[in-house]
Amino acid sequence: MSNQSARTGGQLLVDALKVHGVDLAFGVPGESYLAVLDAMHDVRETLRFIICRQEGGASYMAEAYGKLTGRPGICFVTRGPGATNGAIGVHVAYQDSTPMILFVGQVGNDFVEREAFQEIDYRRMYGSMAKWVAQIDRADRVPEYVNRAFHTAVSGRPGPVVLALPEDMLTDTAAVANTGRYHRVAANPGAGDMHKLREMLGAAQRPFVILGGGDWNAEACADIRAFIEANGLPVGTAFRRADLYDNRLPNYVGDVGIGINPALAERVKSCDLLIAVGPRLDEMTTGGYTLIDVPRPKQKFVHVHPGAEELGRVYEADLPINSGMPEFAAMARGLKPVNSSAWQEGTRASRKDYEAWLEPGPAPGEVDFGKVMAWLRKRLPPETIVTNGAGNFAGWVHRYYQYTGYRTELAPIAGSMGYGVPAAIAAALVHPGRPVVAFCGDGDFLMTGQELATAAQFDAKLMFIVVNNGMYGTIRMHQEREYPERVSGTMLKNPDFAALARAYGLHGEIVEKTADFAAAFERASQAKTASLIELRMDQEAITTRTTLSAIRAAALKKKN
Ligand SMILES: Cc1ncc(C[n+]2csc(CCOP(=O)(O)OP(=O)(O)O)c2C)c(N)n1
Ligand SMILES: [Mg+2]
Repeated sequence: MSNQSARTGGQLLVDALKVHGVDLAFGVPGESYLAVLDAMHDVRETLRFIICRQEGGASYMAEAYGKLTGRPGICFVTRGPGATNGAIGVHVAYQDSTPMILFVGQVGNDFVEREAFQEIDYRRMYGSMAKWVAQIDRADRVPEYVNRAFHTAVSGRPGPVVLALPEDMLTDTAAVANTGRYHRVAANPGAGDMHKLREMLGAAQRPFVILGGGDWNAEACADIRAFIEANGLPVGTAFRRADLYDNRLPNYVGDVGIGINPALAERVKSCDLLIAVGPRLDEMTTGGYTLIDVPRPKQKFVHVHPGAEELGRVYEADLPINSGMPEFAAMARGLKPVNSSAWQEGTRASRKDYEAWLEPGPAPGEVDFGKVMAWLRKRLPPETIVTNGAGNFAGWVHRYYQYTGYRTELAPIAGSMGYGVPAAIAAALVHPGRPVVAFCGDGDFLMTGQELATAAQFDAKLMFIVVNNGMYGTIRMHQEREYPERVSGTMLKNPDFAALARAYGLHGEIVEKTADFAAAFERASQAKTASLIELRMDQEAITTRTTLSAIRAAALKKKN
């Protein structure tokens, strides 16, 4: 058999990636894995290797690829320095339940444990942020390890895998066969589980559904929608998972995340049956574990999760269901609907609360970001992919944008700054035909802003919107709340972001008044390259609900 002639570890690895259907990989090169780079040369027409400017950008892109496609995002980084820079995307993949595989260069087995150049023990380093960390010490076992890495990344609760590649292994040769292509392994809900779920729903007066977590796909979202609609249920989405349900549909009642609509928080608290499909019910989705009591929710509680270990970890459910999301959603679609007359009116009222929450109120300063978002909500085509990193600016995006369905949102549950830029570049490369808009804070943007060079190099067409308030606003907000009038370590002196974009060969615009945004957006959309719009914000506009001075005044009052 031709695939059993001798191949180097590097060739075996790249051939394994091809077996598993990899078409795009991200990374920063290193001399530690030259044999892989060389093997990639042979497949460059069918496996594009996107070279980034920092491993943080590369690992974020791989994570975003995993989030977007459901297939493991692939990232290559070199030893110590590459591995440490690249860790951020692994952490996001873990918290966000995203399939991803990070390949890391490693010193040869001839030098191992001498603290050789850039040597790190990756098992210890990544131990608590990956589903599995291993080192492939023998070339003949490359297909087996890579196959297991793919299986592990996508099965149960999806997540990241790290594989270290000793340099001598990559140049050794072995005559060994390829494996077959990986399969995702998932649990199915039992017939008894579904029967009990229907019974509990039938007995409820005020049920509420929260969708979240990983392991979804478009079909699962369509199935869950059918279940929601057939039973007239109100549905909210977990922190940064608003795209699991088309926000424009009448059963959608809002984002159960940071800065939650108080009316929505009340509905979650006062429901008598909570059905959580997919989310872990993390700190951000539960308002710091205040919306839902730990460990025993006041409500009757159904928890559906793809990872068995997650059920009962924080919350005791009346009905825990260990199931993949597509498997559960398909069964839920098939359930005979219950009589929903008890909560139909509540669902409508909840939707009205949500619609009212979509309307921006008065805002300080010349640029009203709420009005900009409301305009974009109408202007952006429904297939647009919207990304963001972390910072208070994201609050406007989550509140005023309407995500239209599965994977129109790429945003870190892990709250990791710098995510928006690389995630958007990955999205533009995966879906060159779809509009992509990255929302970034000024602090957030510059954590990975160097990847504008990657956007330019690979001709990614997308738009960056930088919300510039000259500070690490989130931290300033907490500071004014806890230590009013003592600004410390939160102010920023920024570059001219539009000029910076132009330096990378992209189109740049600065907007200083709300009324100028529309024209700037249309010019930016017409650009042949990626584009950047900088919004010059007033520092007073600290959240969608309050101003910086109101926060300071309240804190001072409390202190005195
Ligand atoms: C990688 C990383 N570093 C630090 C933080 C802590 N942090 C959270 S928000 C924030 C400030 C964000 O500033 P900016 O992007 O300007 O957005 P703003 O809050 O001003 O809208 C910081 C430093 C983080 N979440 N992630
Ligand atoms: Mg800022």
